[in-house]
Amino acid sequence: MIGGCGFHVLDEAKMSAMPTRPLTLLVTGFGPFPGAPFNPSSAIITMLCGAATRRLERLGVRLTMACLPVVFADVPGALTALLAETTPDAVLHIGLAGRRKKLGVERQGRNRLTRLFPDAARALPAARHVVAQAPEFRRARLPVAQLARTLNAAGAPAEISRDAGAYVCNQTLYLTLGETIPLVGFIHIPRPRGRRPLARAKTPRITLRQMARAIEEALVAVAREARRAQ
Ligand code: PCA
Repeated sequence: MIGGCGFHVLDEAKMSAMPTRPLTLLVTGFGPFPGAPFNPSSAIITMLCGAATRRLERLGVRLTMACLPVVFADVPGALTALLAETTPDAVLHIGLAGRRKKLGVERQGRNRLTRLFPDAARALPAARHVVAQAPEFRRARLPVAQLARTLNAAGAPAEISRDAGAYVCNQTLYLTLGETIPLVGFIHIPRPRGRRPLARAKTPRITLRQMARAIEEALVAVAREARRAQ
C-alpha cells in the first residue's frame, strides 16, 4: 500500500547537520472508483517522488506516500495500519473532485456518509455516520487559507472548500482528524486537462504536472508549519 518512491534514509552526516529530528509527512492519493477509472490523485503522488522528495528532505522532512482504496469498508483498517506504520507528524490527503473547476483545500471533515454513490467495491457504507456518536464536524488542522494562497501563487486556481463531501474522501479526512496528529488536511483536485487542450472550454483546466508542481509548494508550506509546531 505504501508505494511510489518510498523515502531515502538520512545518513548520519545529514542527521547531525539537522537542528531537530526529521519529521514525517504522509501524503496519500486514492485508487479508481466508479466514474473515475483513472484517479489523478495517485498520479500526483508518483510525480512527487524525486525532486519534491529531495527538496523536503533538505528541510528535514521525510516524505512518505501511499495510495488508499476507495472502499468504505476498507478505509478504517487501511488508514489505521498506514498511520501505525508511518507515525506521521503531518498528513495531507489528496483526492479527485471531478465536478470542481479549482483545487479545494478542505476546511473540515463531516460525520456524514452518502448512500447515493457506491464505492469501488460497488458497495454503500454500512452507516450514515463515519463514527457513531461523534461530533458533526472535525476541523482540518492546517492553515487552509495559507495553503489556498500558496496553490494560487504556484499557478493552480484554488479555493477553500466548506467540507470534503460525504464520500470516501470525507470518510478518510474525518477519521484521520480523529487521530492525535498535529497537522492534518485534505486537498481535492479537479480533473486535469488532457494532452489536447479543450479548444472551447471557457476556463481551461490545468494539467496534472501543473497541479503536481503547485502541490509540491503546498507540501513545502506544510513542512515549514510542521517545523514550527515541533
Ligand atoms: N475522490 C473521491 C474518493 C476518492 C477520490 O479521489 C471523493 O471525493 O470522495
